[in-house]
Amino acid sequence: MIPTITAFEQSPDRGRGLSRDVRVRWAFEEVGQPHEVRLVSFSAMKEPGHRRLHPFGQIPTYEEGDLVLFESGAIVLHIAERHPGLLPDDANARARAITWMFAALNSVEPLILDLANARLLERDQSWYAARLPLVQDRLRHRLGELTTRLGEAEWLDGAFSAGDLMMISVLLRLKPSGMLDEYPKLSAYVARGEARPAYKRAFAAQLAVFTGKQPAG
Ligand SMILES: N[C@@H](CCC(=O)N[C@@H](CS)C(=O)NCC(=O)O)C(=O)O
Repeated sequence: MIPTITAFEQSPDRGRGLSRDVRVRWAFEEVGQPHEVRLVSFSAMKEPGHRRLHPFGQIPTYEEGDLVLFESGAIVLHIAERHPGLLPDDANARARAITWMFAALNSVEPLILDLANARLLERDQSWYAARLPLVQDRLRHRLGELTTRLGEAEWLDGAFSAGDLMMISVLLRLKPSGMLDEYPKLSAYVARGEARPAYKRAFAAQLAVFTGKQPAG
């Protein structure tokens, strides 16, 4: 059965690949799983029909027969567990790869979102200028810790895994801020992810939604 995921009908980031369906598309591409993408409008996402799939009225969702999932992390883990290619066979290495998925979603992405939200939603607040450096410092501290752990390695723990897929997807959200450039090792790590053919296919597919042009190949 071919799974169906949901993605934005209109691309709020103008096709820069920052919405969370991209990490799911990337996982599908890494494991070679054909999939359908159903595009939803902002208003349709808040309707009861979509909320039956996603309680918070968001994308992405995943449907496969009777199974409905939401949360990009849960969806990527589901894909990685059902197909070879994104999780190591060794049980301990597998647990560590899943740990990196959680680290990306719990310990890195919230700090990145906090910065994006501050810039987007809090700019007019009287306390904006005082708060912004605190938000930036917290994020810089975490990125420093991550860069130390990555060191000279290509990927976070041995071979490329769903942990890297999720961490790189999360770090990509930093690009508009320019802050990633302050961490050359993390920038190079993200670039290695973006250079993967599976990522390129996923990126092209989401861009096609915005440009209306079918991806080549
Ligand atoms: N933690 C969720 C976050 C989902 C999320 O925030 N989705 C965004 C798109 S990337 C969305 O649907 N935003 C529209 C809205 O919240 O109304 C996940 O990882 O799937």
